[in-house]
Amino acid sequence: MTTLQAPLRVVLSLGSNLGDRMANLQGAVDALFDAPGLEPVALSPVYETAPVGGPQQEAFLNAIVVADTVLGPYALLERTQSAEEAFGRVREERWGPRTLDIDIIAFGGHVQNDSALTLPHPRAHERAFVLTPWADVDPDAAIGERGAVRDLLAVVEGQELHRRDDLVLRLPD
Ligand code: A4P
Ligand code: MG
Repeated sequence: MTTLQAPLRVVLSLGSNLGDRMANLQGAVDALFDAPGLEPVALSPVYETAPVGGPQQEAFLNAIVVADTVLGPYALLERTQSAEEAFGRVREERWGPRTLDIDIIAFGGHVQNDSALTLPHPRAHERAFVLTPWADVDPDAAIGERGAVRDLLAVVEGQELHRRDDLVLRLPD
């Protein structure tokens, strides 16, 4: 396992539009924090969101997790991918329906682009389902040179989403 010295702040996006969507998101939170190296900072409200891109498909539930980590970027990617696998994610179609998708939106201030990992996430700045819950838990957040999340929100204003206050994610005990 690759570890770094000082913890870095990371932002993860959770999405589900197949099966018991809320159970999938809660399972993701439980699986992510079930091993050392990743400490929770904040869990956002849950939003019901219209699908962006891909084939015609059901609405998603989306949420943001903010955490501190001493894992390196690829070790964190392994953690997120094993959480996805634990929920039997179907990967047949890009941008198609999925039981669980976990994207790394930001990893400290890291900027990189290789075949396994692009940081910050290359499409985060154009997605209300990422920006809205992120602004809820960190109103001063920014995406590198794309700028402040609260400014980017104005650009995605038309995207359909609504906050589901009846659904609340919990940190594992
Ligand atoms: N990868 C590269 N960078 C990253 C990163 N920052 N975080 C690589 C996570 N993974 C990253 O991803 C494909 C590959 O991307 C991984 O093997 C990893 O090495 P995937 O999760 O297997 O496939 P995917 O999710 O179908 O593709 P992708 O490109 O991640 O799609 P997106 O951009 O995540 O879009 N609409 C709503 N309303 N809500 C959603 O949650 N999600 C998507 C997925 C589309 N529309 C949506 C939603
Ligand atoms: Mg993904």
